Amino acid sequence: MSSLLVTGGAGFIGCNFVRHVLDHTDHTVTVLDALTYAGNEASLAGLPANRFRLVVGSVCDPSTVDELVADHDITVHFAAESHNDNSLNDPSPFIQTNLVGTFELLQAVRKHDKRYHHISTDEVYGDLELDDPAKFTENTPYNPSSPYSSTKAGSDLLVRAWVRSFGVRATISNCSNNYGPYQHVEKFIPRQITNVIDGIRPKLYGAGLNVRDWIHVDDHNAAVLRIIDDGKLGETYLIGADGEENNKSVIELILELMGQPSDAYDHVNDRPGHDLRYAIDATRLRTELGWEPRFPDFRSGLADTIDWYRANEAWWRPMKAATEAKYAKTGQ
Ligand code: NAD
Ligand code: TDX
Repeated sequence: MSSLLVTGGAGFIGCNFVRHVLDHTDHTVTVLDALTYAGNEASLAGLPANRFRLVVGSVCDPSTVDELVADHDITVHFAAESHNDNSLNDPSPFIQTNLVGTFELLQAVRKHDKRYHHISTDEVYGDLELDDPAKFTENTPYNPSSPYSSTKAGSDLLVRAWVRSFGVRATISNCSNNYGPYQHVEKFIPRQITNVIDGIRPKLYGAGLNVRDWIHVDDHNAAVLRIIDDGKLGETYLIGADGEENNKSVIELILELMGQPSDAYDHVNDRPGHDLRYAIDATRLRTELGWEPRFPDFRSGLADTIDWYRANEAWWRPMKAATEAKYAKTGQ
């Protein structure tokens, strides 16, 4: 049994991670979350008070970070500004949270000699051509495209430097696009599902041929636990479940699963600098740590996710209008 400090635990992947940990281990969990527009206390409702608590605060606040890191065995760092479109409109909070926040955590784990796991993204590797048979591996050079992905890349490099220079006991994971319950309605899949529920036509950026490598959030989180338990210190693991789909086919599938004509969507302005394709080769994770995805069937995972948004309108409704108003400003 260990005590875990989970930053960003009121966000999409973090809240699913907390539930996963409480369900599958006997660890205790403290969440440190600033409850930004993306954090939601409701995502942590009903968790057992004897094993879980929420501290509202920022990873950029050195004294809060120092105190909490000192008090826990392992820090798992999910907190970030996570949305590419927001990073194009205002990069400033991305610099603060993703770079400065990671720096503060690294200083604390170094000082208190604590185990640290860093959550990152495949977007640090840039993008691939549509017809390229290659996928990203742990050896692919970093080549990020957006303010979001460049700050995530920078945060990964800080971790590597703190490992090498100061002997920090850290691992890094870079995962592909997650889907599942509790994802903010600004993101592609929940935006389209909640649009259809609201009678709004789904919005496809540009021609929609861009490919994302979808993984169910529980498969991501199970992999993170495997890495925390048995990952080699100082190493990076890529997490992906061979779920490549282009955006157009995802929108058509959502429409089909929701009983709508598959062409009932709009093309809207493309994202500037829009990455073409992401694809993960997770051989290392599978062979060294024995991880396998438990939810590799995208169609049934998507159907379950649609059911979740239908059943949990009270969770997403408060964010919907403000999110669409933000998109309206950029014609998206
Ligand atoms: P999210 O935006 O849903 O959640 C982020 C959480 O961090 C929110 O609860 C927010 O309140 C919190 N937060 C933001 N700034 C903070 C600060 N300064 N201090 C403390 N808390 C703060 O994001 P997500 O999709 O759950 O992503 C979580 C992590 O996983 C991120 O590091 C992201 O880069 C990474 N990741 C995401 C995906 C994906 O598909 N969503 C894929 C790979 C990696
Ligand atoms: O309305 C939309 N229409 C559309 O076509 C939205 C919101 C998005 N898109 C496209 C853009 C992308 O090609 O769908 C794809 C997915 O978009 P996002 O959900 O914004 O995800 P992406 O930019 O791929 O980044 C996600 O995966 C990697 C997460 O948001 C990141 O945090 C993670 O690092």
